[in-house]
Amino acid sequence: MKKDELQSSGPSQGVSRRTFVKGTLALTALSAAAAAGCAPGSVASAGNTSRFGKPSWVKRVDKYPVEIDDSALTRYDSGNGGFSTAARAWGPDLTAELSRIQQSVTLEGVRNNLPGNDLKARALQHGAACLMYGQPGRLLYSWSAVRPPTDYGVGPWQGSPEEAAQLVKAAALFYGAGSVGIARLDRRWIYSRDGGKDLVFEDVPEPVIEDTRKVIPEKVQYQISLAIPQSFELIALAPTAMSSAATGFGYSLMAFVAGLLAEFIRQLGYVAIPCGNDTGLSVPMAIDAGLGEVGRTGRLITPEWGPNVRLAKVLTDLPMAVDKPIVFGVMDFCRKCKKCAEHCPGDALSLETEPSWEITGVWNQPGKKVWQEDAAKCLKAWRELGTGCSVCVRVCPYTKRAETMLHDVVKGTISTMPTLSSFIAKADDWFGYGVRKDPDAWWRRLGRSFGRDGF
Ligand code: B12
Ligand code: SF4
Ligand code: SF4
Repeated sequence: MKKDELQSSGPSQGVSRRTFVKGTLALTALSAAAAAGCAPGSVASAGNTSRFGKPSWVKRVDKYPVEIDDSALTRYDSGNGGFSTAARAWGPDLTAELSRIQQSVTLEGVRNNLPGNDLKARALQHGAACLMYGQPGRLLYSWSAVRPPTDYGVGPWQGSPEEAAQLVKAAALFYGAGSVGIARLDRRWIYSRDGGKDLVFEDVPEPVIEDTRKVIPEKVQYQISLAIPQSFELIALAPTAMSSAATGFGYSLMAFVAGLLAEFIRQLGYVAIPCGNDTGLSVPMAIDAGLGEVGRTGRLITPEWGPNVRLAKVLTDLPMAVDKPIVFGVMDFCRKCKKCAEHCPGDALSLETEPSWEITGVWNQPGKKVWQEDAAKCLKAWRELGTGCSVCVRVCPYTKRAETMLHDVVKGTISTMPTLSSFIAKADDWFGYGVRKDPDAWWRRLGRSFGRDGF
């Protein structure tokens, strides 16, 4: 496994004096460039990134911002995804060896008190994720009403699609989403099979899960995509059990937010299907709903938190005004940056400058021009590390706290002046961003609440 070079044993090692000077010079140049090159008010006013709106350097577009070949693209069987198929690529011997390594790395961390992988870190990780497991997860992701809607004798809620979108967005943000977007449901992103069952659309009044099939009503024509920001400080500790606590907490919040939002819609008198990782492909759905752009990792990059979000979605028949996809220069920046691929401990990400139609294995769905990921290599690194990794999220220059003026200037500059992309990617290193921090320092600072320090 490749060594993670951007590591530091303590926070102070992140920025040396020399790199600080270089970074400051870079910053001065950037600020000047931003001031000179951007329309008045555009970048400067972008500091107040709202959970309702997007900064002005984000453009809404009519056309889907990724090339798709419909002759090659069919609905994807989630059983072909890396979690089910990587072991086939590894073969039985390597699979057994990787399980052994994973277990011994985990035990070594706990028994030897290794920072970030000790007992308290594992406890934080498993506590964070517990809502997605077992009965709580099943309840929250239920396809039918948790509390039967009251019959007030007035029928379902009535209003315009714009009013419906406003209600849904207000509720989603109230329940804990960082950002929310709405799109017509594109069935190309709905799995053909999921959890060993066929996923079919039929003219039925309610969604139903049967022994061999999951049936979605034909009238379900909308999807609400939800971005759940993850702890910035914990992701900075990747790859450890503590960065896995950030993802675990994100998974618990996904179930919480999607489950509550679906129940809200049902209580209005409509059908709602809350989905976590199941049912459909969260990334292209979130692109449809205008939450962000796809990056080199094949993951969504949001203007607010970069890739440091989890994604959930709710399918519904409630007619709502829809959002458009957005662009803010991500694919162009990724062509130059490549930090995720360079630092990926599993060499799982493409280093090619251009995205490609060519898939790397059965774990890729053909028919889209993206940087294709090698899921077997990614999962192999997870086994060897004994954690869910997240190095590619940690090092991404877009992974920054939301609503900070400086970072918005930089993101605005990327969006409006792509010629500075290579320089900005380097400046990110000079400032010491993406460097792995000291896990034990995390416990010494109190005052964070609800896992949302980067929010
Ligand atoms: C299986 C899975 C994995 C597996 C295997 C992936 C695979 N290809 O088989 C592995 C272990 C590799 C993995 C790793 C990670 N994953 Co993952 N993964 C998933 C999951 C559950 C299913 C995706 C799937 O079916 N892939 C199989 C086929 C479709 O893959 P593919 O053709 O290569 O397509 C990928 C992308 O190109 C994109 N995509 C799919 N269709 C289309 C179409 C278009 C037009 C475009 C532009 C993109 C796009 O999504 C796919 C993601 O695997 C999704 C949840 C979901 N339902 O979407 C989360 C998900 C995509 N993963 C996520 C994350 C964050 C990660 C990790 C960073 C781990 C972590 N610490 O959280 C790493 C990153 C790896 C990387 N490449 O950078 C997040 C992404 C959030 C975001 N910001 O976009 C998701 C949405 C989970 C979540 N709840 O938030 N993942
Ligand atoms: S999560 Fe996977 S793709 Fe991302 S850095 Fe780790 S091994 Fe590489
Ligand atoms: S690290 Fe760089 S190349 Fe990778 S997704 Fe982020 S911006 Fe794109």
